[in-house]
Amino acid sequence: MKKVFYITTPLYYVNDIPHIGHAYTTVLSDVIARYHRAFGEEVFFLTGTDEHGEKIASSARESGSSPIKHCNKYVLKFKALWKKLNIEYDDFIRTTEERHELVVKEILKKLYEKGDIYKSTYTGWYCTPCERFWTNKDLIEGRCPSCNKTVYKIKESNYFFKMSRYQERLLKHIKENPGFIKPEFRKNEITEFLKKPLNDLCISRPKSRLSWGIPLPFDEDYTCYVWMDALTNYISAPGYIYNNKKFNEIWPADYHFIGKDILTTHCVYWPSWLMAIGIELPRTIFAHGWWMSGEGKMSKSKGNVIDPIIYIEKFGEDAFRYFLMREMSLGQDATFSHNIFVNRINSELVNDYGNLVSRTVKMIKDFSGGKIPCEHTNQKTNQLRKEVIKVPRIVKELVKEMRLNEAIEEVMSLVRRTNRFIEETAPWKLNKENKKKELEGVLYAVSEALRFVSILLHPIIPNKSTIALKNFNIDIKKRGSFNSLDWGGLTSGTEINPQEMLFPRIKTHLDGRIDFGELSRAAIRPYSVVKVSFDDFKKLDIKIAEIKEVINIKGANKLLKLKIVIGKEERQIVAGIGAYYSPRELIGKKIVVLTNLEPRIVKGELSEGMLLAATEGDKIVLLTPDKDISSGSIIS
Ligand code: ME8
Repeated sequence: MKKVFYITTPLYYVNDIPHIGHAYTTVLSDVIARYHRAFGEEVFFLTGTDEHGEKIASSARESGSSPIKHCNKYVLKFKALWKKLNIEYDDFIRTTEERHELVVKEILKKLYEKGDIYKSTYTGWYCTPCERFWTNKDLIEGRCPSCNKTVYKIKESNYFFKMSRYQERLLKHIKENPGFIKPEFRKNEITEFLKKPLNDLCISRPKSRLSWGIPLPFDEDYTCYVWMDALTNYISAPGYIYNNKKFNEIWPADYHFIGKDILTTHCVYWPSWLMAIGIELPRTIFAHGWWMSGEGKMSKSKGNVIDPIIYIEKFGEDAFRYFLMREMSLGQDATFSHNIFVNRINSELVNDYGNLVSRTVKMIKDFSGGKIPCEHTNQKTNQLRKEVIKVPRIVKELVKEMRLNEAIEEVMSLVRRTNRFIEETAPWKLNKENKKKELEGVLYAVSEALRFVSILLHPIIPNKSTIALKNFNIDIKKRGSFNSLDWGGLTSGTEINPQEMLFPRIKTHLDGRIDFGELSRAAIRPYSVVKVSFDDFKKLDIKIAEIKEVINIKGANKLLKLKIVIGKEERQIVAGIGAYYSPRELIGKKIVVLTNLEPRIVKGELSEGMLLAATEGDKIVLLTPDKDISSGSIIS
């Protein structure tokens, strides 16, 4: 069985709205996921949110909200941004979800029983924003060496993970697997770090100080350290423990994409934790650089963060995605400035790609009656063909080596080459001189080059490349794979379907300033107002089901386990209707169930679907069919 290609983003803290740094890692992961899907691989792309710990608890306190209400609000802002950025993730995990907590607790229990977790007293300096302890010698001028904030001296009993036990094995693994930490200089940084003695890791917080976390299963007075909780998402989401079949198809991760700020937690804590559990290590942890703005790293505390929404609303998500991917050499820092952004977009997407699309469509309209012309070859078209057909292989190799901006450069240089080809062959002249065959050959070659380029750019600019291909009536969903990149894919004689202009020129003032107009900085809209397309709605599989059996769930009086029948199929769902319906009332009832919801574990019970009910304040009322109808009937 072929392994699923598995990539992850960090789980972002929901203490504030997302900024460009978060957008970058997520777009990068989406682009790599889309490329691998186009290579014909099955992909599992995971993102999500980190919702426990002091950082979140104090943000919630500041906003006068409970931690979970705070998380529920902020998670929507991340999801709304991912929707706006056209991110196609396969799963979104929140660390407050039951499926995740269950796995964290199981692992803690296992490691405690194995003797890898022990209790001891500890004195150290604690940094709240970084959620970690430092020793005296770590501090720089008495402050946190990572974020330069004030640290507090804390003495307390805590639980520790015997991380030192895995130090040698980890060093050996890094040495024997050169691709484990990338880029190379980050690997060297971690290797140096691991040459010094490694302390055991404090993995608990007393509940009296921090109750917002997962309780330790062997001592309820403590909660789990937020980093061990959050890192575990990479195995809890694909199903470790509760869905081992799925987990074995997906794990190990092919790439954990992270920023360089969280290198140690991912390259030291996480692999040691996995070794202790006895699970294979991820294949590659890839740390990219920082987006800088003005003086230094973009960060909330410096007040120099760029709000991605402004750019997306003003210039479209594709221009923004393109800029992020094009501007940063993976591993290095990059600077975000309005001027660099505008110049890039105007020169590469407006002048080069956008122009190639519009002039090709116009020439086919004007010189070929709006139909794809016949292919006639000559030396010039053969030369272009040769240059075009080698690009997919080069792009594939560069993407696999994570040299993404070089892959883009390769495609853009083909765009420029095709524009030059048009200048050199001058179809307008051939038309005037009535050289019909030659004209057709040139237009066919240009159209094919444009088809290649648009498919190759699709993972970066999914929306605009889809529109570009619609000009040729090509459905990217059916013909977007790299396998379809054989010369001659366009059928002569088919009518073209001219679309709107792809990228309007960004107008600047004489001094280069852009007018950002009315766009507000706080423009991230709540998820609830995001419109659902009809195609999205059609994905829901809602059916009539009949309740056969009802079982109370121990320790959760509002929850009922329902055995239901949908047509011929039997299933189990867990529903929070115990306070409103008695088992006797429910048995035999026909209800409405969303059947293709991702299965979840609720209070340790598998729930495969969700019944639909109306709520009003405290009241819950089940939806039932108006007249009798068989179970399994489809609701549309
Ligand atoms: O660290 N440039 O979450 P976080 C580039 N919850 N990328 C940036 C960036 C910048 N200026 N700022 C942030 C956490 N990022 C933990 C992770 S994982 C199990 C737990 C990106 O919300 C980059 O990917 O602080 C960085 O690693 C991540 O956001 C940190 O996000």
